[in-house]
Amino acid sequence: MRIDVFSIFPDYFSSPLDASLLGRARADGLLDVRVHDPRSFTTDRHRSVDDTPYGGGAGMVMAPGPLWDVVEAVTPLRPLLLLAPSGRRFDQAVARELAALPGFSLLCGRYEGVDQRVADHLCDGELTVGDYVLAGGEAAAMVVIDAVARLLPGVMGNAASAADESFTDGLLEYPQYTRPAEFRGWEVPEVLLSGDHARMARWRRAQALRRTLARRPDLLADRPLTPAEEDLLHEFPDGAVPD
Ligand code: JCQ
Repeated sequence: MRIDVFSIFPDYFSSPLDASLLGRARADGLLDVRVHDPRSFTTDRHRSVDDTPYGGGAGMVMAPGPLWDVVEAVTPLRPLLLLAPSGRRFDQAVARELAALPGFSLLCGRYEGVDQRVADHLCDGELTVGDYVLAGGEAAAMVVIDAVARLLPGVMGNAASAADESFTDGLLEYPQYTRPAEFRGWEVPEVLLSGDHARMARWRRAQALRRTLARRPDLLADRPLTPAEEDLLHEFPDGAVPD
């Protein structure tokens, strides 16, 4: 997969792209991330990428010229998506859509935003990672790259671990424990030490359901619990979920 990123802070991406899962995916040739700096396409003495807003007001707006020039020089894979609070909400379903493509591209805005003509005529859409305002789109772009890359074939060591996790089946993940079996007086749930693998699987499913009902009922709002799920909650009634 190829991802072209447009940002006036290209260095921002170096460490996260080199580290851990993404670093290995790139070294293995599974992921090709190219970061491009619009400032390289400025011609004025101050290498300006922004300007004052028409109509007045505080702050600066990213000018269309350098953004257009860098995008036309690169001819990035489409869609080219602008990271902005006004965008479509990025979630696991969008991550799956993007992971199915040969590539896509991300444009990081800064300052008070980008000239609207960039959103309207250069980009193919807008994405937001949540209802908050960032200083720039770079952190949001890293979120998108991380969530998409781990879905690519061969990127996760164990393909099952990607498929198993939260949101794939619309539920939060069940709680995990490792040794020791007792830590500072807190014990690992007895069922996980029982060796009864069918019961462990049912307990995990019940925990995932209880957690989702308690913490993220919105994830279950448009699908009622199945009879089998109702049965699970009765089989494991001691299911209070801690905060
Ligand atoms: C991205 N969720 C929040 C801030 C304007 C392109 O215009 C702007 C971009 C930003 C940076 O992105 C975000 C964001 N997803 O704030 C203001």
